[in-house]
Amino acid sequence: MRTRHTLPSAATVLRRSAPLLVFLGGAALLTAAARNVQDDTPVRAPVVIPKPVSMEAGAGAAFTLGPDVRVVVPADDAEVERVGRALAALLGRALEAPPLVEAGPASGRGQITLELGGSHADLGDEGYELNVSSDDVRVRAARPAGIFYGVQTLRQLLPAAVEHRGLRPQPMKIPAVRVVDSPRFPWRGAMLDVSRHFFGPAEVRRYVDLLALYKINRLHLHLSDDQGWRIEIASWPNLTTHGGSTAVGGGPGGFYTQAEYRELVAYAAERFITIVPEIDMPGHTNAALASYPELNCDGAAPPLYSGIDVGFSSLCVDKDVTYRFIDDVVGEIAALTPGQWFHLGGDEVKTLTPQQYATFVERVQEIVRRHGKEAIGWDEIAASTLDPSTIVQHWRPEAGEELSRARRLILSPASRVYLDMKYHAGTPIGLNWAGNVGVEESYAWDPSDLLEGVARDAVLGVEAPLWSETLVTMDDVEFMAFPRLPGVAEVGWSPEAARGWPDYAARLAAQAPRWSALGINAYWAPEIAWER
Ligand code: NGO
Repeated sequence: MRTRHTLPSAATVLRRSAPLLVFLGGAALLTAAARNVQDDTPVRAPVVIPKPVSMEAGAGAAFTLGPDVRVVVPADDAEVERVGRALAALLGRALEAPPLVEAGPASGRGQITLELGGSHADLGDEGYELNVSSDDVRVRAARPAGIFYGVQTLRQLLPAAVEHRGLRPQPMKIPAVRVVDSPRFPWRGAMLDVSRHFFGPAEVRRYVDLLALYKINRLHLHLSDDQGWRIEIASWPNLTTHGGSTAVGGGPGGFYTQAEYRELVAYAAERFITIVPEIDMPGHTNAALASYPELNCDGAAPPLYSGIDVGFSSLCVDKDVTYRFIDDVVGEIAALTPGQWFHLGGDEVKTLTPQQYATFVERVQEIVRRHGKEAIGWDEIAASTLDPSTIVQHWRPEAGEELSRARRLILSPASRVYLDMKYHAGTPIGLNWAGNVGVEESYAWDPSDLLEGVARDAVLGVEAPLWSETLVTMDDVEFMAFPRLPGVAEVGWSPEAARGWPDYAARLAAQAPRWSALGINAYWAPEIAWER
């Protein structure tokens, strides 16, 4: 087991970043302190990631969280009530006891009101309006998802100490603001490879919590690969009992039972994150091939694999049993997954002819559709004949013209958003086949400009994959995801015209106390003037 990575002390970071600090002197937003009339507790100016579409000063200086604060929710919406309860639990860390959550119309001063409906349908399903004044706090949205995102913004306006049980700086204040906000793209995803190394349900829940803070709304789980099959399939039990029994480096592996997977899906859904399951095929299938000899063209099961080479394995595309197998697997997973997508993989197949590959993809695409899901595949599938509903996930730097035919695309360019790439040559974990990916590289790009010839409305959004060949622990996962993941979240949410690196770098720096309070094992990149 590896231990936590040693990080430079805050003082070292600040020393190294002196020129940047001078440059950020203009970032008055980080230092401006409004003074509340009632007491001298400083109120920090609002700093939010992803940057909202519009954020202006609200009435008064700040809302003070007093002991009588209540969270008011609509009487008849279980989802919003749940969001209200989660907010109350968060605020409870700053108060003597969690605020009461009450149903009913807003009635008076000192309340936090979550309101559905009104004139905000134009902000779409995920948009919201947040008003904080010295009198009260209101989040309004057409749909519960919008309420949830408004509450995430509110959460970032609270002092970071609220994230840490047991720290109770009194009184807590929220700066007065008016935010009107909605996302640029519907797809703001992250992917976690639980196959090369297995991350258990509690670890995935932790990742879900961190994603939710930055308004990510998809978690794609890479559930199978050469090194391990990670989800129980009742009709093919060896997949997990044998195929799930190891990992890169020969560790013990692991898998989710169907009940655990269902719970994960529900946990993510409560945070407005849709789980997108991936079973990678026809390549990256050694774990399945090792579990069932009949899936191999020669009828002989290979040994389990715990190295990190790619491209050597393939299902036997000419055998009928292969499609019965796929039908069973897709059917069971589709039944466990309320989300509308199923990811069929399709990457890096080096043992089939182009024709064999295309025929396979077209056939599996139909199986997925028959089970009521829309298919997603890595960008190699663009060379096949695709149904208009099928989504192509761009990843290869060299992927070219064939992508211009794709009608629906998710962008995961490896040289920008592969969170498993090293930050710089000295990063102790990670790969570098797509180059080193610094914090600025992962942020400073525009999805609309990335691919020539692709229609703008074909781009559904962005997704940040985290492959786990070199990641063993959750500390490793957090080290690679933070600080790059919030930047990808902002690429997916905020209007292009509102984004810029110096402004973002200053807002990123202000996340440090929150990450420390949350215990995130971030890489404290020296080019950022982290606040302490
Ligand atoms: C590639 C490959 C994965 C690796 C990853 C490592 C895709 C789509 N297939 O991305 O198997 O784990 O690179 O960065």
